[in-house]
Amino acid sequence: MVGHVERYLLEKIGCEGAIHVTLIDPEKVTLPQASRIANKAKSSGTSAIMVGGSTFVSTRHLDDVIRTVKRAVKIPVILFPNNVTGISRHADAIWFMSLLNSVDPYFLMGAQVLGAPLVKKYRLEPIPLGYIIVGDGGTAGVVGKAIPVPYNKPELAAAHALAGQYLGMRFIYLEAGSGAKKSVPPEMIRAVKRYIDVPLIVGGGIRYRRQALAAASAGADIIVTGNIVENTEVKSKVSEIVKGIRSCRT
Ligand code: 1GP
Repeated sequence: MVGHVERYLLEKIGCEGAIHVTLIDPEKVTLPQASRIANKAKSSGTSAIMVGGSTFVSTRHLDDVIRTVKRAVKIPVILFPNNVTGISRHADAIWFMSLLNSVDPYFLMGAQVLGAPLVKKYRLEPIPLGYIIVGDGGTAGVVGKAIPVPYNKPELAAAHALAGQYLGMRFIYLEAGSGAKKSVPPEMIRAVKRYIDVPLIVGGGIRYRRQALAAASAGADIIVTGNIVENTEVKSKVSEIVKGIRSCRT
């Protein structure tokens, strides 16, 4: 049941070692900005575009952003929903995710039950993902009612990740929270990577080449950045992160 977007990601990781994915928050962009970000990110070496993560956005704007991004670039567009309202028929795939350290059953299974029929109706490719909030956790931690895993407890993050894998999730995401002051520490990435066999995604607060290099060297397979594309230097910022990831191979 592995679909074409998932296969694409796995092949890219297989060939390149670690890859970069750009997150666009629909709430923070106009349509021309979304198009420009997607274009520049793609030409700087990003492998896919994730759309989502905002707290409040109209579904119409979400649809428009995705259509715009798809017109601009030919790389996969993957939904990264924070709720059922984050599902759009225009994307290629959706991270079908459960927030593994939420105390609210809604974010563990409730939203998924409400969203699954829509995913089917819209023929979106679901990619099962275990989402784990770590460190300060930011808005995602508050909205998702998570108990964030402290940075000095990497073994706890590893246990969450392994439980997610055993439940059938095919990707694990360590999320420090968008704009986090401190990104996921390499020790935590290493500890999780030692436990799991599925690809590991890391995001939140990654702004510089050295952070991307540290994350990739510690075992991250996908590095997600969002905030850095929300200014005018998209191309140079994404290039810097991609260079960091690629320098891990040399
Ligand atoms: C947030 O992990 C992503 O969900 C990306 O974080 O916006 O800090 O890059 P940044």
